[in-house]
Amino acid sequence: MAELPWTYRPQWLPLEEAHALFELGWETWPWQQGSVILFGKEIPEPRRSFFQADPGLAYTYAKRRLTGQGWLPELDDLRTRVNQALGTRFNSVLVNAYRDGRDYMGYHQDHEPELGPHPHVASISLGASRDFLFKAVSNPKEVHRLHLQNGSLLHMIPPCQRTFKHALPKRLKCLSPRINLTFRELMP
Ligand SMILES: O=C(O)CCC(=O)C(=O)O
Repeated sequence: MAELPWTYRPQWLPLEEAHALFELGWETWPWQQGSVILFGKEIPEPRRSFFQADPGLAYTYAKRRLTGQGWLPELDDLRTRVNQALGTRFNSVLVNAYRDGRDYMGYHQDHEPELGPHPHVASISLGASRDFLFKAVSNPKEVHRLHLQNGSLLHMIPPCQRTFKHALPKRLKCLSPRINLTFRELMP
């Protein structure tokens, strides 16, 4: 079997730092409630989110155009450390907050044109552990499950976004909140 196109580091951030970042983020980051139009009705997304990037960059995601306005210092610092660890050039982050296991993200691929043909995506998790699923595009029966834990770093390596979809499914038994940060390189 071919090597799977991701690596997972369960305790990449020291636990104390992960905990402190979660608390800071939950209380002070500029969360927004997005919405989607479904059958003509506006429905709130099952999570809150916000986006940061270098000024001048833009990302069209879930039919929304997000523009870079600069960085909070703690997120800029994290981006630098992720880039040093992975040898990447991430210049944007999408941050999601899940209130509990009712919040989720459905199967999708991060393959918008502004990510270029071979996108790397890095994902840091804070707070509650949650299942994360990969489903092969060529064979929907091939599903891989990771359990993303507090302080972990998942690196999705090309061609991951072409060959697999990924999702954070509902988990009604999970009663605690979680934050996830996904770093991407946007082409100017
Ligand atoms: O919260 C997660 O772990 C998933 C986030 C994700 O898939 C994305 O931002 O594209």
